Amino acid sequence: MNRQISRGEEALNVLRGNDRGGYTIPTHGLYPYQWNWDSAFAAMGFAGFDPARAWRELESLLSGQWDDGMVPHILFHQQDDGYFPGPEVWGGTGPIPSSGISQPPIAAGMARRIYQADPQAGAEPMRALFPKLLRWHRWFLKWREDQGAICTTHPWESGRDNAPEWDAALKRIDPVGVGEYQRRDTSHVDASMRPTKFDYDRYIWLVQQGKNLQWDQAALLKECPFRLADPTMSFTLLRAHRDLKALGDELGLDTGGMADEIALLERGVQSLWNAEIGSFDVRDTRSGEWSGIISCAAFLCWYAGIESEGQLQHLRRILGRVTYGVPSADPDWSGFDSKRYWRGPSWPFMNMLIGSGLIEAGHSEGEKIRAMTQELLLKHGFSEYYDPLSGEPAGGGKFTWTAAVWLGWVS
Ligand code: 9YW
Repeated sequence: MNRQISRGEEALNVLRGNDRGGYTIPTHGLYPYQWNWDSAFAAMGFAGFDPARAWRELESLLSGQWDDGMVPHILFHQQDDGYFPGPEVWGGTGPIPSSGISQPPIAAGMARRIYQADPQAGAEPMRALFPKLLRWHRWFLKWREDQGAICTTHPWESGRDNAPEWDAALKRIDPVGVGEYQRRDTSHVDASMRPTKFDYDRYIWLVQQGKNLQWDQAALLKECPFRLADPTMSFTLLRAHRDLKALGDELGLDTGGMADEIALLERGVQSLWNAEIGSFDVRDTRSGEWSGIISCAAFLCWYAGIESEGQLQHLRRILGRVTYGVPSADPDWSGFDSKRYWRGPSWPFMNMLIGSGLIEAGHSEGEKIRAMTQELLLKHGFSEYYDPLSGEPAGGGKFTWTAAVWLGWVS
């Protein structure tokens, strides 16, 4: 019991320590700016003890929205040399220096949680956020849609940097002209747990291509070689659009067209079903190929309100192989690496999205994942991610979204 109380205080301190006044950074040193989906989790974390600050978090995120509706994956509010690539490398064209890609849309779901906790206080901020969130969601539908599924155009856009599903598409890129650059991540954390130089060269090449095309989405749609229909993007947008529509209906706002968009996304996620492996999978829209790998992203289906018996079978198998939540890649995959970022480790925020979806759908595996995550954070505190077999913490420490998961889901 005492351990739990002290973890709660510790979680509050992590959030307070990463608060930069109106926005929250993921962790000091490694990630010194405002990241998009991390910020949505921060809002959830603040909601329990400072709802006004929670709304402020979402408002500051949406204040970086571009004219075309895109909400960037990083907002560079204040220059910090500890992170590469910085604002000058990205050349973002929005109102705040930013990256040129987006990230999975989690904000509407968190807004709904905060609103529901106090509808009276939440009505005004929610009315102001609604049209901005709607424009962002429609930006995905306009520029990232393929057969009703949503694509990622950069490994960083999906939020799962070195996930194995990107390997084949990255291999086809010749990063010619990428030049010399100095990575910063490997000076903060263990290089053996990070994306490789092969990966990073291609990440930077894709950034340079986008910048050269001034982030013109019509040009990128034609030219970007990396365009993968992705379960993370598709399931999170489907969920976010359902949440946003529910909020709009409750507040009497114009939700015209949203029901059709939801129906399109519902059909679209079925285009991600890879019958050969019996799982939702990444579909490369350029080559037509599947990745053939089962990752944690496939288990976001319940979060999006999509039922799948086949996916549940895989989940049961995988949960039987690990101790601490849903690993980012299948432990039975030959390249599984329990310590390398998105190629094996367990991420508490992913556990929460997957687990809460399962709980809503009435599957007991959801509570199991919640209990596993609680045990993990009780034992090892608030790190970026963890070895799913041993529980060993890895990556950055004092991590915002992990602390938020404690406050908003497992405590
Ligand atoms: C990067 C901040 C971000 C997360 C991503 C995660 C990692 C590295 O850290 O990205 O340089 O952007 O993969 O999901 O938002 O926590």
